[in-house]
Amino acid sequence: MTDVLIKRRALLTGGAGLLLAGCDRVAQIPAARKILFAGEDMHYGLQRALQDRGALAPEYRPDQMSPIFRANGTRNPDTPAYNAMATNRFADWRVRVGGMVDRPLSLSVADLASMPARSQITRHDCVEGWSAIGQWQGPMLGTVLKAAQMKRAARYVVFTCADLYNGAPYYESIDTIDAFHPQTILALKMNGAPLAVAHGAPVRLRVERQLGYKHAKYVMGIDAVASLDGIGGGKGGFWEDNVDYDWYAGI
Ligand SMILES: Nc1nc2c(c(=O)[nH]1)N[C@H]1C(S)=C(S)[C@@H](COP(=O)(O)O)O[C@H]1N2
Ligand SMILES: [Mo]
Repeated sequence: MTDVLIKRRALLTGGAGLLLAGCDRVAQIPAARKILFAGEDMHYGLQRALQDRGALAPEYRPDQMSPIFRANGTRNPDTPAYNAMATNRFADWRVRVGGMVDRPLSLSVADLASMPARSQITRHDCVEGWSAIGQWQGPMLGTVLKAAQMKRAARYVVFTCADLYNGAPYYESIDTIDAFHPQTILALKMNGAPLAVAHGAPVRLRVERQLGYKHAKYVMGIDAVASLDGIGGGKGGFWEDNVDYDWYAGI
């Protein structure tokens, strides 16, 4: 427990008395459990505030772009459905936007391309220890969520991908702060050309304040949710569920 956390918990519980009862015993009191749990949420909130979640990731000049940008993870979903859509140049691809929205959407690549686009040259950092600078272009995720009239009670946005890992679609999630960050885009283009299959064609997430595994490729579904419970393994993403990667991979 950090000092900050203890102080804030004392603040929340209205004094140190409850804390002196000892963590284990406190956790057994239902009301206290609730407070401690709220404390964890607030700890996260505090961390977010300290890091200034709205700050922009560094952007680079065209001459700084990496000559080679490697692909990682799935390089081709290679399912019959995906291959059929690739053959048809993704004319039949639809991004379903649902969950806690007032206006569910089904967007083609052309629909996404008709929205105001943002272009950014950023550095991708993979947790495995490599980085590359590339240019990404596409509508801001926030624009899409606004068009779908996301409900205020939504806290997370979940991305369902076309590639399967252990038989289940790769998925990822971010909170609404990152979802509305100006550099969080649904990229349709990389380095000026439509996304290659290896890089997530026809649409992939760029969430520039986080590590590479959060940047879901082959996005088919976008769902606004209040909780990550019951989705996949409940930890918010494929790597979070299956390896102990952090859900919040801020950089
Ligand atoms: N759908 C999907 N998205 C994914 C992955 C994946 O395997 N499947 N790998 C992740 C990882 S670990 C990284 S580093 C980046 C790699 O993006 P790139 O292939 O364009 O370099 O995609 C991320 N998004
Ligand atoms: Mo990665």
